[in-house]
Amino acid sequence: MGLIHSLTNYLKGKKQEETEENKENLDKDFQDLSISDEKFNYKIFIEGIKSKKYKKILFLTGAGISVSAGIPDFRSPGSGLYSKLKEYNLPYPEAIFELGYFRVNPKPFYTLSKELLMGKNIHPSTSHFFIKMIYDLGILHSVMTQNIDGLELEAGLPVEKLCQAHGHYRSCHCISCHKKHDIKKMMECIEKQTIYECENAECQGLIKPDIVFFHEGLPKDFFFKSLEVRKADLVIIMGTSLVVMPFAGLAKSISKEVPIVVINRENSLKDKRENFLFLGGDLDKNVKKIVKDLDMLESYEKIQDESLNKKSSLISKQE
Ligand code: CNA
Repeated sequence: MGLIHSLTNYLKGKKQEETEENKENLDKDFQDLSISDEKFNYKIFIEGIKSKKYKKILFLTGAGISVSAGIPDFRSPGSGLYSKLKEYNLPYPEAIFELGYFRVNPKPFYTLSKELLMGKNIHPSTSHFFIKMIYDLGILHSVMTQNIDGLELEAGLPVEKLCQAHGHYRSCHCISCHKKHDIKKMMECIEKQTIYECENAECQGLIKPDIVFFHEGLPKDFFFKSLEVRKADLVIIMGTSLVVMPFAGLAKSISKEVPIVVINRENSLKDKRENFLFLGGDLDKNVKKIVKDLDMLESYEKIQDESLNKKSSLISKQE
């Protein structure tokens, strides 16, 4: 009995040793595997761009991405456009984008337009170059912006990738007879600060760039491209307070499975959702960190140099 008992214990011990050894070997085998039980986080975001797991990245952007480009946003206290419009002698800040006021006094809009389009110190920001970098990687779905400055194009993005929900300065029309007018002439008038009037002598309406004023409808292109939002596999929201409708509604139409990254001073996406990452604080700093973590500082700087050289050659051609 004693002998059988000792033999059984010996065999049990032997089996346990073998099992431990087996486990250790298996652990060594599994060393190169990694498990993440979080659905989405910064590391997944960076790796997903690096490996081109995301192939249709959509940007939703606002005035915040152009602040470091030299254009104030609307609402930042102290530095925002609305708090800086005193020098324009407006009855109230929003009047600058109201058709009724423009009919009576188009001058403030002309002054603002000149500053926006021809200001010497205005150039694309870190965010604009980042967007171009994503485009160059071949993984950009599109950019939908509330901005009217068109700095994405100056950073080198092709126009078909950009939807400007609140209009742009690439075309213009008469606010009375709605006839399309010459945009080059519009630009000359903005530069010289002379008012462009309708070329139809009987009309004499005022010509306005196709910027959407308050109570005007949004461009058809916006509604068409809004349907495309659902095709994105990653959404990056930058520099917007997401309060202006219908643009703010775009964020709500993104499916729960699609990850959203908000890069903004404050979290402007109020909805609670999985697959969500908020990068708070300064926009330029956050974007620069992303570029660095992607190991793409060199490509980024090349894009920046190309755009800045192009701009300076444009300026020297005009002068
Ligand atoms: P907004 O309401 O002014 O919000 C801007 C957002 O950007 C805010 O949430 C800020 O906290 C954030 N922000 C600003 N600077 C930084 C920074 N350095 N780092 C991080 N976050 C920052 O602007 P929205 O675009 O949301 O509002 C829509 C308006 C603004 C649209 O009608 C635009 O046409 C209009 N707008 C456009 C321009 C332009 O074309 N550049 C300029 C001013 C206003």
